[in-house]
Amino acid sequence: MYWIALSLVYIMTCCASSPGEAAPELPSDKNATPETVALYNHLKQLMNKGIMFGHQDDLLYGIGWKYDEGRSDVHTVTGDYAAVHGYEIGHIELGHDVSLDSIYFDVIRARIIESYKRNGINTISWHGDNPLTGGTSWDPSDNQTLKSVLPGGEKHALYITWLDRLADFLLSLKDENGTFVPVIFRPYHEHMGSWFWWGKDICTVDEYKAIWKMMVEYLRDTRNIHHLLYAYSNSSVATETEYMERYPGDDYIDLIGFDTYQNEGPNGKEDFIRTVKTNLDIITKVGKERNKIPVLTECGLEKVTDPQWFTGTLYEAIQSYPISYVLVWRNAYEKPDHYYAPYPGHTSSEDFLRFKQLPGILFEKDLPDMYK
Ligand code: BMA
Repeated sequence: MYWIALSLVYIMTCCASSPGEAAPELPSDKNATPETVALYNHLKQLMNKGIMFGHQDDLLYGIGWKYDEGRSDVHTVTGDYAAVHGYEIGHIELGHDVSLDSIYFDVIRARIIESYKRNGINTISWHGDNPLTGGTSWDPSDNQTLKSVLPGGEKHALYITWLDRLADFLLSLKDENGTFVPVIFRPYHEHMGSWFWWGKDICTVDEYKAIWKMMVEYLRDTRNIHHLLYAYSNSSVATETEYMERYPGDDYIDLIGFDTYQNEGPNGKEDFIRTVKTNLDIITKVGKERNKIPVLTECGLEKVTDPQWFTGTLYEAIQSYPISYVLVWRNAYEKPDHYYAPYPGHTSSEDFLRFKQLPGILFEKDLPDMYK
């Protein structure tokens, strides 16, 4: 009933961008391109219709394959693509040809453009290296790291060269008419944990807010990039105060989300559902108050060891919440036990097909024209 009622609301209110209707709402970037504004408005309106399904690195590789054009484990299992496609661009900052997951940036670019042309939604995460120690994203060993990239810091100039390489990549995301492909950009994520160099114990509240502002202002105002929506994507927390502790401000953020995974173990399912609900309560409340789009930016159960996980756990956790999308993590081609979506023959495939048919779950074919 919940989703049927919401679908009626959607039919009655969509689409604000049609001629003769109220002007569309603008995201945090008041100079966002028309396609980005359209995406932003559709994301908001679609929350009345359902929750989009997303998958990380879906079009790049899967179980037993890499780079095959048009291929996707989600598509092979269901006959439709995920609505949301996540991409990871760690090492773009180093000027490398391949990402930290050994994927050519040229292929990442091509797939982002391809899914845009097919009406899919793209989101990019960035596990950039540690600029002070030279270690990876996962090197939280030096609590001066974040401070060192801020203006006046010893790595500030270096970090600007990193932001320039990031900007160059983002500016290369355009179709054959030169139209920029809108992207939901999700850097500095899971920051209330302390496993990344931008994590809670490695920097102060003000430093974390400052890197966000510096990054947004550099991309938007200095590099003139206007095809991004920005996602604040926390780790899971217990309270709204914790969730908002490091929020950089409404002028820098369009989507608010969190990442959480189900652990193995006897209470894994119950703990996951409880954590998801606690954090969805927080982000749907904050989203409403601040006019931001709530999303479950990363989640999953590694190897999908529960054959009913999609209908029995994920749907159970999210179905009563008005959120834009839920994204499960990648089906690694190079780590046999590291996958979060089914592939043909996997024990969760049938359940995943049932999940796709559930009321309020949206895949790519369910979407309106997202960029108009
Ligand atoms: C992590 C794992 C890593 C990967 C990283 C960035 O959660 O999947 O293997 O390198 O994401 O994609």
